[in-house]
Amino acid sequence: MSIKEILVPDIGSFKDVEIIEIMVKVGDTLAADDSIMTVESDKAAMDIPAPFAGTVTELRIKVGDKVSAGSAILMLDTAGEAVASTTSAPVVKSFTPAATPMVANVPPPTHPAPEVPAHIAPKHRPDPVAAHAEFAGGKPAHASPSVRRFARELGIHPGGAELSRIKGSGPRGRILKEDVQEWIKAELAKPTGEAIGLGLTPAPVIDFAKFGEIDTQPLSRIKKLSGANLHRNWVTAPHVTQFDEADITELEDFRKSMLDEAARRGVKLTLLAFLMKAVVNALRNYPTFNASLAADGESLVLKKYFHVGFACDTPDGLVVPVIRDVNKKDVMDIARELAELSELARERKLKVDAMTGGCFTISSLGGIGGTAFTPIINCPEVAILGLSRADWKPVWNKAGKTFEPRLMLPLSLSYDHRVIDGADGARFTSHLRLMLSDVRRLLL
Ligand code: CAO
Repeated sequence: MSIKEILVPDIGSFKDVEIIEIMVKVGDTLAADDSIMTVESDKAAMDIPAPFAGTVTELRIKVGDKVSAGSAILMLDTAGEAVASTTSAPVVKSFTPAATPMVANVPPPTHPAPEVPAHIAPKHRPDPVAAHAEFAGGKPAHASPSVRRFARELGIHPGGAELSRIKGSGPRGRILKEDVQEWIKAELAKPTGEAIGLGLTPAPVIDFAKFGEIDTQPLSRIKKLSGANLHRNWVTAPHVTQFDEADITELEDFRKSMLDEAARRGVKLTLLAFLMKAVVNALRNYPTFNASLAADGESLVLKKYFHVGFACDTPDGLVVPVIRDVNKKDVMDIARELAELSELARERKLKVDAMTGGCFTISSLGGIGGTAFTPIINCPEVAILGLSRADWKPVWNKAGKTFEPRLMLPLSLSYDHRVIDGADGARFTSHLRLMLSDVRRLLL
């Protein structure tokens, strides 16, 4: 057994620097140059490497300790290990003097001054610039050199924006190795596309209170979840929105004529129920709208079922319940289900099953107002239909003689341009117009 005491090397003007991370524990076998710990001053963080190979028999430090050159770090059993010189060149030549760990032999205690093998040079020198690198416009990523090196090995540019996106769980928000691992895991778990860094300049943090009185309210869980999904869908699917208007004068007459009968059957017969049927008819005629891109982006998955979702406004935020097999249900059944699912959604009793498996979504703001809007596709669906408030408009009649008052329903169809061409977008809304202008066609 040959025990050596490893001391903090000459680290230049750094004195009383805090240990922010210890990478070794008793029993670990180290190779020369393995990082032992990271210390940090107010200017930079730096790793202290092992001067040579050995097994750690005792730690003399803990995180938070303040150390200077000559402070004891650990005891290393070098028996059986070749105390070979490490010939690695310093990474940052401008950093002087060299941060070479000093070594004290134990015993003999008669050697007051620690032995500093001049031929042992640490592989990794502190890099005051890289240690607190910033990316343009962003806040500094707070991470030790070893964590930066680890991140670099995983393809994360340590001086770039990516590292700054990682939330540090260490003291003062420092990014730890585990944080990098968790971040990578989370990125890989995201659907293809989101892991691609967009390289956007982060939004500035603004203290709104500087400009006037404010009140800060936490976002609801639904808002946080749907917000993240909407954001992903917006940036990953190239959206085009096709606007159109459908003449629903006769449809609305028919619906009103059926309201009493529907009420007797306990149903509130809404326009949306008819829209569901018309949409399924259009999906049958334009199957690429009832599809999803395969995860690898190489093929299109065409669905033979017709589950249609509808955006439902609840006090906690937006949810999208799904009505299954709309093609197999009549308008009354659909209207009943719409009411039941909306109620469940508003009472927060909707099961996850009732919100999955949709092929296409309808977002109706018709009961509220507006003339048109650009709905965001509910990916992996490839299209969504927005409905705005139907309004009476003067329409030039078929005979071309006069204007007639017609109830016109504004349609806003957003589609994923990777899957659907503009021509098909226009064909789809034209088809809907046709179906809605004479709902008897839905029977054909
Ligand atoms: N034009 C004119 N009137 C309309 C209409 C339209 N396009 N759509 C509905 N209406 C009328 C209805 O006929 C009803 O009138 P009465 O009370 O006189 O019968 C009234 O508006 C209210 O309808 P409703 O909105 O309660 O019912 P619905 O079946 O049309 O819609 C639902 C149900 C769940 C879609 C709706 O309640 C809802 O939540 N809409 C908001 C969806 C949303 O937030 N979308 C945005 C997503 S993107 O952020």
